[in-house]
Amino acid sequence: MKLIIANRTYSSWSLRAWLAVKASGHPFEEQLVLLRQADTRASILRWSPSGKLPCLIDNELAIWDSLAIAEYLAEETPPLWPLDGASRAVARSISAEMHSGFQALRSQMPMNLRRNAPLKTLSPELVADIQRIETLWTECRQRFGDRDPYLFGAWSIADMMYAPVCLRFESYQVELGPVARDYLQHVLAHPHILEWRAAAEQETAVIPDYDV
Ligand SMILES: N[C@@H](CCC(=O)N[C@@H](CS)C(=O)NCC(=O)O)C(=O)O
Repeated sequence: MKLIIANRTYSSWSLRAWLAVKASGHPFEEQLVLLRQADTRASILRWSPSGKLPCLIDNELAIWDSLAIAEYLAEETPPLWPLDGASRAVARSISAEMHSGFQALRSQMPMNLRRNAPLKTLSPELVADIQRIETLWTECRQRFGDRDPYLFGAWSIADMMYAPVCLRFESYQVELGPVARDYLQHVLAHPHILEWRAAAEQETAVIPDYDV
């Protein structure tokens, strides 16, 4: 398998798919396409028909879009979704909510692993997104969390979908209640997150749009 990703510093969608491939245990090759270069679009289109990354290549098959990649990998073992049906349904709901929503968070608080400063002001829409995420994490931990520290106990696609949000909340120094803060700290300590960040530190490209 080969996973085509964009800049590790900035590409939250690439991180989500990369976490799913790592959790699947499949050996894979990574190929990086830098965003905002003269040949970025052509380079992405060599692999991904949507013109967006990430894209997973499995032999002749291309699977694009982070959630589709996670679902493709979840069809095999080890399980990437919670085993219990009700937990799995809620895990899918919150993953879909992340994938299709939180526009203010995405546009006003882009992932930038080099950042370490709060925003000067938070719009009401951004505050609402942050509050919704905090509620969702707290409820999942309280309803479904077990001995393991993630949203549904064991590390799952739901955590992978929210991992870039944990990184944003850390970078932008967002204040959270104790349950959400504890969850975030466990995600940031996950070995796959540490590995991604270490690779991101080697990158030098700067994209001003992500430097809000
Ligand atoms: N819904 C897609 C979103 C993918 C996306 O927006 N990817 C960005 C990078 S994070 C991209 O490829 N942008 C192309 C460009 O900026 O040229 C997914 O979940 O994978």
